[in-house]
Amino acid sequence: TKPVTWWHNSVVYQIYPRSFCDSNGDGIGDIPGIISKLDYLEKLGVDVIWLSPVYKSPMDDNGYDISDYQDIAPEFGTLEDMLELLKLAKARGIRIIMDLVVNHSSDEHEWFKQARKSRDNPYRDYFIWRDGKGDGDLPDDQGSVFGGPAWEYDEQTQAYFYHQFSKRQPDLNWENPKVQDEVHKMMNWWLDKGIGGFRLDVIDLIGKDVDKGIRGNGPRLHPLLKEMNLATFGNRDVLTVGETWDATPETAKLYSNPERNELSMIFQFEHITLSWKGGDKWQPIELDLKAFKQVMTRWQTELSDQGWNSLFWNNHDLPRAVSKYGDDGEYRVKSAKMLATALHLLKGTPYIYQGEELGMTNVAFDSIDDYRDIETLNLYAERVAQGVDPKAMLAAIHENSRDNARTPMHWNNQIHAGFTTGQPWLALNPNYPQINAADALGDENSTFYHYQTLISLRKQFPIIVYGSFRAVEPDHEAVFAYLREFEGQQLLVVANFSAQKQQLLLPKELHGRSGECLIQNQPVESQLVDNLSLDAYESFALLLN
Ligand code: TEU
Ligand code: CA
Repeated sequence: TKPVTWWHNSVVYQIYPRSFCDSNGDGIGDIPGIISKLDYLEKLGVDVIWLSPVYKSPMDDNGYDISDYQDIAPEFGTLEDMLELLKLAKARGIRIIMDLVVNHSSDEHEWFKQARKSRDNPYRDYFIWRDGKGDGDLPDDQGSVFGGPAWEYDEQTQAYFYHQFSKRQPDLNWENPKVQDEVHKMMNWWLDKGIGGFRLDVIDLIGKDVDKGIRGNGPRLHPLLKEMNLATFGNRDVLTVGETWDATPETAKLYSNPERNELSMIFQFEHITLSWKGGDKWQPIELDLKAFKQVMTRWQTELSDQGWNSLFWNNHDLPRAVSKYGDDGEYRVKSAKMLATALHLLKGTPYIYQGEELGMTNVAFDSIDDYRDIETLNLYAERVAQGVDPKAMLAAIHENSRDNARTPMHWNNQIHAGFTTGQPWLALNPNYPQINAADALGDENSTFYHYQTLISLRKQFPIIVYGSFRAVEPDHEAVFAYLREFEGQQLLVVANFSAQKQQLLLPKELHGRSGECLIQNQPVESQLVDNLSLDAYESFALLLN
């Protein structure tokens, strides 16, 4: 079996390069900008950076549409900049995992340019082509995640090509061994450059079977992942995390059980889609905290020792944690700290999305014209054309648009929050004078230092990394509490997810126990009573002695 892995007690920080730091005043974040912030990340204490795509791209989906997997988009810098970033991060003990987007390429990739030239072009079967069903009918009625059909007609060869995302992101044909070889070669090229691993974009979708209407997670998925592991990262000490929207704890074992030689871990999304009515993110509903706690508990207990959890509240596709799960108004700092404590003391590898450590919030632009995300713009147009009230759709966008996470990072209270000296590609959240890194670094009670402490605790206490998980009062409507146990030690974590005072009945075995408070967002009795009373968004972790 594999040696004890470094990523069991690591914390990953996700950078969305377009919005992180602009070094040359063109309003777009870039790699030199990231290099200029490595000291900040080192101070926070993160071990890994997950870098969203920086490869050559027409930027139809902000880089998740790649036209050259082995070159850097000029907006972000050069390959030399990328190698420099790897070197300087490594000098600080920070690894970089790259975003691997191989379910599809850009329509400007050389492979697709060739493939669309003729039906007998050698690259034709790198992609998925079908004839219509006659008189202009599409091959089938599958839809794209970004609105409209999943089939786009190509005049040149009078055929349709398949795309689960934008029509400029043609799905690659993973049944073609040449595609597998090309991707494996490219992955090894990056691994040889010293990257720390990969985040694998919508990797469950490479197991598609289009003619059976199977979008992903089909019978070919795990064989393809085993072959990829064997041909590339399997014999390297790297971190691989798969993005798998349909994962369940059962399927998560298939991906992350070390005996299976597939991936280190996956991102599951059950706790995210709970507040999407009928699975539709544009019909947001009130979060049912009890259901949310049950999902978190199930993932902790069912994946406990035959796999490994990732732990996250948000990323570049999701609304900001404090707005979604906490309170971005009166209790912003307190609830942000509560969310961080509740997540980081679970079993698994925590992921911090850029700005989450500052308690950055969602944005609510007045007009759809202020938005840039292709998914947001396409779905607004589609739903409004279908008769949805534009105001209702804009409210859903305020709640769940990906641009909530993509407004530029707040570095200080100067113009454009110090993100750029030019015009930002996407407007900033107007609250940057109140929420920014410079102020946070000058305030010992800021969320930044709360995250810094949580990250350091993970290094000091094996109970956080390897302890078992047991829910406390699972039926409580507003408090998420759990007990970690390891070699006779017990760590009690309590988080009030509400703005109301709450009572928490503790199990008898804990009555009267005392312990060392590892982290709290307000002074808390270190002597436990049978019925704890908790203030709004109160949270703490007590190492019981
Ligand atoms: O996301 C997968 C994806 O489908 C998300 O966009 C999510 O399902 C959607 O926002 C829910 O409506 C990955 C990347 O993270 C995302 O940024 C890309 O746009 C997408 O794949 C295509 O590469
Ligand atoms: Ca720039």
